[in-house]
Amino acid sequence: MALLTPEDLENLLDKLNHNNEIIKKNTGMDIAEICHAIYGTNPGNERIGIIPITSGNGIISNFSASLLAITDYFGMDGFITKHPDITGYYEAITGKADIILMADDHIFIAHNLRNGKIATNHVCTGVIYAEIASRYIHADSKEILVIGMGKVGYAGAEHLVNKGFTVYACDPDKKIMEKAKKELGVIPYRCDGTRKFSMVLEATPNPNTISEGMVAERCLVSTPGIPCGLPEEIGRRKGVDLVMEPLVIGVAAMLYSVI
Ligand code: NAD
Ligand code: 2YH
Repeated sequence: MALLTPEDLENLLDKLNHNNEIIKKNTGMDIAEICHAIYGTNPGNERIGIIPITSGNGIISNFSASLLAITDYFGMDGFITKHPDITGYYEAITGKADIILMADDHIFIAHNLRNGKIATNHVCTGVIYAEIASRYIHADSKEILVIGMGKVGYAGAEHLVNKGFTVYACDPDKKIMEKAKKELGVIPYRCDGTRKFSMVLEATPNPNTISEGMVAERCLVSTPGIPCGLPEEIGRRKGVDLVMEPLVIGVAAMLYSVI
């Protein structure tokens, strides 16, 4: 699994503001409004305990500080525990955290200790990037393309199917595609350029996954994938609007989903 790097987390709030502008221009809503539309919640006075975790590849510098900045941005009362791991957990509980945020190399969770709700970053990221793509105000149909049906893309595709969209999907992993056809009813997409989409959710860890034949002129590409799958020249030539941000949008969805 790809780990975030400290470089990914540089200038996070600039990236957030830039993406928020693109999201507003293309959906008429900002990130907080989209989170509210999905989960029906609004931040109150929740206290968020952020626990650094040392297992596996260890602490990512800036990760906890970035989470704190995110809680701050969405009007929540966050704090980072002084100690990591179990000692940090104890500190968060005795420090009266309502919600715990913590990640190891495999999973990143938000757990609301008051109402028992728990969320994972991969599901919430898939759902919110799918929701953003699906709200494209210039969309020419209810057809949407999902590129990459792993943990993030699958959750996004499921959300879109539940919203009544016709979901085309591609992934080189045949087993995943079989499951997605059977369980979600997605339509396998062959990248032959015969069908172009005005809404695209890209969720792969690879660059250049989007080819010219997949995208309509002036489409919206919504991608949490790191690195970005949209080649710059295709984006320019086709006038693509691109939503792509390494952490904040997914974390916002996690927090709203457990409030
Ligand atoms: P995953 O490994 O579970 O799934 C990735 C899928 O992409 C795999 O099924 C793979 O077969 C498929 N794939 C690879 N190349 C492809 C191609 N050319 N065309 C179609 N499919 C292709 O990974 P994941 O957990 O779903 O994460 C996906 C990406 O999202 C990663 O880059 C991850 O780092 C990133 N991510 C970003 C955020 C964020 O907030 N921006 C949050 C979570 C994950
Ligand atoms: O980046 C990650 C993993 N890819 C899991 C995220 C799931 N999308 N984890 C962050 C690890 C943070 C580290 N343990 C810390 O600083 O606490």
